[in-house]
Amino acid sequence: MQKIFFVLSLSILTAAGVTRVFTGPYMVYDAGVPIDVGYYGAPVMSDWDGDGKKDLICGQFDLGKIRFYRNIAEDTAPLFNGYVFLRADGVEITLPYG
Ligand SMILES: [Ca+2]
Repeated sequence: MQKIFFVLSLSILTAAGVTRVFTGPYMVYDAGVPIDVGYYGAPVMSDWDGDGKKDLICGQFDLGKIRFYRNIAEDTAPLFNGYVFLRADGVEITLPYG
C-alpha cells in the first residue's frame, strides 16, 4: 500500500536571493486517518474547486479512479474530511491501472 506524504517547499529571501527549503515528509490524513490509495497515487496539490485553497487530487490503484480531497483549511496546513471521485459528464473517471 502507498500512504500519501507531503514534502513542503518554502521560499526564503536571503541577502543572496531566494532559497528554496524542503521539509518533511509529512503523512497526510483524511479525517484523522492516513490516506492510503494503494499504489501509483501520483498526488497533486491544486485549487480544483476555485476557492483559493489547494486541494489534493490523487489516483488510486483500485479501479483506476481519481480522488478529490477538498482542503477545508489553509494551504500551509491543509485539512481534509473525505473525498469524492472525479467525474466527467456525470460518470466517474477511470484510467487503466495494474
Ligand atoms: Ca480548493
